[in-house]
Amino acid sequence: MNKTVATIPIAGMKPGTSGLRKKVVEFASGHYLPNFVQAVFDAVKPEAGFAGQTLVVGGDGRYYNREAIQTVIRMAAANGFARVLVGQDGILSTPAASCVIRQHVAFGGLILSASHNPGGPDGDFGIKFNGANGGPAAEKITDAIYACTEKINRFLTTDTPDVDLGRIGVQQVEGMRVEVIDAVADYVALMRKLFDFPALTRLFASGFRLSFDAMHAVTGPYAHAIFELELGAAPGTVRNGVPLPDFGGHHPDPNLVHAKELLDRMMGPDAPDLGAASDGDGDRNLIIGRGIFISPSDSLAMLAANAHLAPAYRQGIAGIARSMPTSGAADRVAQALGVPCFETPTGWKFFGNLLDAGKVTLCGEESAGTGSDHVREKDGVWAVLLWLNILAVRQQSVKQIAHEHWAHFGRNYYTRHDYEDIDSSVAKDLMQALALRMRDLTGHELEGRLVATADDFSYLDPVDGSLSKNQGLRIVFEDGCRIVYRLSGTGTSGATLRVYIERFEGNPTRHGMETQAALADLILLAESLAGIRVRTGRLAPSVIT
Ligand code: VG1
Ligand code: CO
Repeated sequence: MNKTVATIPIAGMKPGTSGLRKKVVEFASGHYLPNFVQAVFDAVKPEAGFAGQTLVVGGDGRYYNREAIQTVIRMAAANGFARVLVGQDGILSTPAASCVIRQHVAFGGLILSASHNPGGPDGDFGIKFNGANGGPAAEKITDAIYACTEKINRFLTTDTPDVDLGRIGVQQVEGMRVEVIDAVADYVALMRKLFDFPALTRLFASGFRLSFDAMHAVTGPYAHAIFELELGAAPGTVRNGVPLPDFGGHHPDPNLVHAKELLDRMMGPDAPDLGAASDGDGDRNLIIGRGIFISPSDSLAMLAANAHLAPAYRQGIAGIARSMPTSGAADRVAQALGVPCFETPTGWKFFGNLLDAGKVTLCGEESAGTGSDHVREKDGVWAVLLWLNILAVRQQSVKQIAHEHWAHFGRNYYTRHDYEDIDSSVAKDLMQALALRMRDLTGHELEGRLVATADDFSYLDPVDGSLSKNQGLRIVFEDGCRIVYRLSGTGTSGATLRVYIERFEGNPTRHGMETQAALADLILLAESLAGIRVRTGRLAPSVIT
């Protein structure tokens, strides 16, 4: 039976860069989850209600995923949805959820994930709403959701028993149809359309070796189905392929710290041809060639320069979009191709309008996110497939492709330094002081470099005209070097300061430098300008990418 439960607002339920993320204990306590789900439904409910509408639900399999899915299903039924599509065992990678929403013309979806954040009873949980285009809700909607969380006084649910998430097929919850679907089928079918699977099968048959680390997170089943079963890659190609509620105790963040085992294998004597890893919810990708790490910013540029080699992009690309902190490597490719390059704030939600309007085909972020107009999320397995398709056509190694790319376009040396879990008020003060300092930097010299612009990035969406302010402090020097500072919007304890540093090098004889060495003077400048050591007491970043 449907019922209305009285509740009171819970403070601070503001969605960050990518939905609402908190500790599991917080999510699982009292009415935390139902409050947020009801706030979403209240904020997005059409005039006619949800009659006849479909909601997609799935998550990355982390601790509390199943319980949360049962709660969402009961609430969807009580709120009048006609149908829920849920991945078997509650599993849907973020890009697969986006694919399912689009494929089945759903009203939208609720994706349960805290992405790259650790899982388990002491770990993190998260939830976000994606609209009918399959993409994360725009800021206007996340603001409306937040407003609803602040005045909520009831939520709607039913007293029906749990749905059997293991059984593919149809079940009923009150008047609502629940379809448990194969979590990978729609996604695999889409990939088959985009890429030359026969060529990839031949590539693997010829002895090409891939090592894909699923990090015990959601991409395991997708990678297994595609690389090993469809394309015939050797058994064992997919490592850590079984999704675990606590990701095996690891941090499912495909960076050089948490994917160190893969990095070591790729730098070792018997390295495979391509190494890749994905994050908790499957939207990120790390690409490492034999003996060479490809920075995500470079990966975006190299994929853009070669995308026409894959069937889906044979006609060329309409444009590229990158987040502001992402390096300018992609801009150089866009210029050469004669297509526009857009610079958006951090977070995939800002790409949605550009993709929907057909202004761009490829998008990327320095944080290991790349994707295209095939869905409205970044997509880890897709990026690996595009790299494979390019490698199959060019018949060169990742290293050769990278070196040729740099020789042709120049190299953007790039690094990100993260200072994790610093005191929130210290972080706020640091950013405030820096913002003040920025005001009179333009036109001045810093360590012999002339500052061309120093500002707080704001973005005017060219499609809907909305303005997003305070998206990161940036200093752009006249010689093209750049330092960017911003606070993370996805962390769950304290604050994380991210410092992004970039320098362009056009001279091919200087393309072989070690990244940190190539950027050493700018790294020192970035530190001293913000007073990071003095203010936070940190002598070094927690993670360097
Ligand atoms: C980080 C990344 C950002 C990414 C976001 C969500 O955000 O920097 O580029 O879009 O995570 O990625 P922040 O605010 O912590 O810097 V995912 O894979 O967690 O959905
Ligand atoms: Co993610």
